[in-house]
Amino acid sequence: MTKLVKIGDVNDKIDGNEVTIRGFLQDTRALAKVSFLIIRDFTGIIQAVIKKDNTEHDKFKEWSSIPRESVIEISGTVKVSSEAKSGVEIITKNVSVLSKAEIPLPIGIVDKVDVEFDTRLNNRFLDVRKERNKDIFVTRSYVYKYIREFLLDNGFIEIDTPKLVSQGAEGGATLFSVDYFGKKAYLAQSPQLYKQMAMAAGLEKVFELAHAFRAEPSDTVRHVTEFTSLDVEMSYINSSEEVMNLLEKMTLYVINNLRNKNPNLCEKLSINVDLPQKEYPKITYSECLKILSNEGFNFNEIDTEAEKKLGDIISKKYRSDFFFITEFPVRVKKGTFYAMRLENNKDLTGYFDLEFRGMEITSGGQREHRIDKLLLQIEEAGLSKDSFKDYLNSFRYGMPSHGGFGFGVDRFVQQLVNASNVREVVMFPRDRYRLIP
Ligand code: AMO
Repeated sequence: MTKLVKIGDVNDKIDGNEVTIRGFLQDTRALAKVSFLIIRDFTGIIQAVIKKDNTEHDKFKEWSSIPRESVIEISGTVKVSSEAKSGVEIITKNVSVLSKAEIPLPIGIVDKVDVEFDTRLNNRFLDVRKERNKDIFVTRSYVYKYIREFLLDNGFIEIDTPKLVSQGAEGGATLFSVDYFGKKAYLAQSPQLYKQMAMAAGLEKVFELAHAFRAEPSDTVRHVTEFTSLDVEMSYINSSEEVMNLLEKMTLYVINNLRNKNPNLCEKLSINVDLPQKEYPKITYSECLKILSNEGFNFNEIDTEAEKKLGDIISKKYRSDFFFITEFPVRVKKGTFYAMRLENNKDLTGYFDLEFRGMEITSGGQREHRIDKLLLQIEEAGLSKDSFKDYLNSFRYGMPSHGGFGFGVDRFVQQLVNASNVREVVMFPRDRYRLIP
């Protein structure tokens, strides 16, 4: 066999070389005397030419009629060609079908026909063969890389916490229960309690990139029941401001690295984020309601619709796709018993959300690390301190001040690539109606 190469590595520098490539047969254009096979692998697309005069009659027919999307191997000679899209083509000597695709395909890969989203998700392995979808998952992977790079370079360590847990952390309504050897257990909604316990363990700066589970009954374009949460927690902070600053730096790092190191990907996916000249705007919850009211929108609370409107207003005013909503009232962050309240106003927490184009992508803030106050807050939230025994114990033997955030990776990528539905950026999404594939 000649040298096996990736399609992305076939270029004019190896003009005249004998090569072998493997990939999916994207399309075939069969003419009387010549056939063009378009082959695609992860790194690129190339055209292979089969000339009738140079090929046995049966083989010419056979190779020209291989079903689309079959996995094939082609050997031949690289030839510079001004007619080929990539500037080079392969003059075919041999074609082998490694895995034949059945006909018809449940969905097309390059056809411009609109397919229902459900049909696409039912055939996701084919759907992800489409260039845009592949690019989205490549982008996701870079987002992980840059997040990890930023946090590790800033002294954070990556930890793992259990996903099978005995109690919830974000309110009972969205807990999935699991039969755990005859006892009731739950799928973790958030590593909240564990990342705080990591502060009691003296780890000081931690993060976790893992799945979180929420039995979200609502069928929205921004909720899935299994999502990827980046959780960060850090010790010895004096305010929620410090957490916001870290989050701002992290998102800037990710976006700037994508821009500088992956310009092709950004261009293909139209990743174009407006970043402010200075820092991300920080607007208190009550100011947000006032801003909305001044524009003629009367909301009592900031819901999804209010967020979208705010996103538009802020982006016009500050030329920024990001902004923080700060000082969440206790009544709004009801389930968040662990949030520290403001010294000068006990009805407010230092909690914030980070909004990206009018969608909440992060919540966080400084935690209450003083056990007496924490116990009161648990009681006020109507929760039983007995079910938080181990968590509470970790506050009894020296607990540094601390805070952190939970960053929804799926929503971040959704907004980055302007996907209308978060499921677009989750390879095998889970929601109320979908447990397959
Ligand atoms: P919260 O519940 O706000 O906070 O979640 C944090 C972020 O996670 C993402 N998210 C989701 N994404 C997709 N589908 C869902 N069903 C879903 N639910 C949440 C959002 C959200 O902003 N423990 C706190 C964080 C902390 O204070 O550190 C928490 O979980 O982007």
